[in-house]
Amino acid sequence: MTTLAKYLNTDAHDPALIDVITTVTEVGKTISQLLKKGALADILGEAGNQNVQGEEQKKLDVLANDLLLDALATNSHCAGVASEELDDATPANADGSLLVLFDPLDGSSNIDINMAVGTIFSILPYQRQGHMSENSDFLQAGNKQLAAGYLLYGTSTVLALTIADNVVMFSLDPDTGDYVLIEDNVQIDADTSEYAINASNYRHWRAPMQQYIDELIAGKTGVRGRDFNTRWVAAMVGDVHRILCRGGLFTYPFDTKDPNKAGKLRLMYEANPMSLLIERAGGAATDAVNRILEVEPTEIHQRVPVVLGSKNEVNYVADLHVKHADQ
Ligand code: AFP
Repeated sequence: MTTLAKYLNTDAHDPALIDVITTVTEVGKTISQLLKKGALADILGEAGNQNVQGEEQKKLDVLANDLLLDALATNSHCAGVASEELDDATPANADGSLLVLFDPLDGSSNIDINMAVGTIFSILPYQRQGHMSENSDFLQAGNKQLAAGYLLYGTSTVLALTIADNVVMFSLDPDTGDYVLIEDNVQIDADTSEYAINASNYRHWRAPMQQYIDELIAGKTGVRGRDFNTRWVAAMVGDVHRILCRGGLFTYPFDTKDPNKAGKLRLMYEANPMSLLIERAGGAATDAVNRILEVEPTEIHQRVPVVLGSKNEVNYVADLHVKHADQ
């Protein structure tokens, strides 16, 4: 049996990185417990304030955010922490070598209906050791990430992690409190017949995305010549986990629903960490055309269209967008 501690503690991994990942995953155990108590712990419902994107926060978002923030801010390797729920990054230890970004509870609207939610995290190098970190220090492309992962709180709690080019999965053993390795060197098939999209936004998409979904719905009777199946968890962490387990395509594409949002998902808290996991598992991740991991961020809360998953399908979407770039 390989525990997370055993897997991480090798010479191949930077001790600072090991320590920060351990901090995040230990807090994940507490969040997992809080979620299990659910209504019994009287922690469901609105917290009464809004996050930086103007969305209502659930009480558990606030709790998960505070737990992660407190634990990371006191980790000596952590120079700064940025959360999807907070306007600005929090400076931590000036001598730290790492910056940590997280979405404390992705898919939080699932909490009240007892469905899967997750914590997503991304770890970047800190370039100005000895100085207090600022928002601008976090503005690094996703290909600079040293490690990334998520905790999925579903029927069981699962950790997916990428470090040193490998993607691994651990399951939290409720009896021992250990994360136990369940899959090493996770790989995604290049082809798939399963896709995830919130199709209620159809009329707001660009023509190439409408065409793509039309083709999938036409199935055997259309140009694709085979049937496709839809799944939508409404928590990216759940959809990405399914893709790491059995392949698939996930997209939250560009839409014109809200002119201030070029897509719904956040580059630094959702798209970058998930793209690193997916690419390292042999998949692809784009904004429809360009690699997400090469997007140079201009602000910590920016949004980006996302198309990720099985490589051939992601490339098919990109080809359609290139062919119909004028639409
Ligand atoms: P919340 O955390 O606000 O529930 O949003 C989750 C999310 O950012 C992502 O995890 C989902 O894929 C996507 O939004 C779901 O969006 P729709 O509610 O538009 O389907």
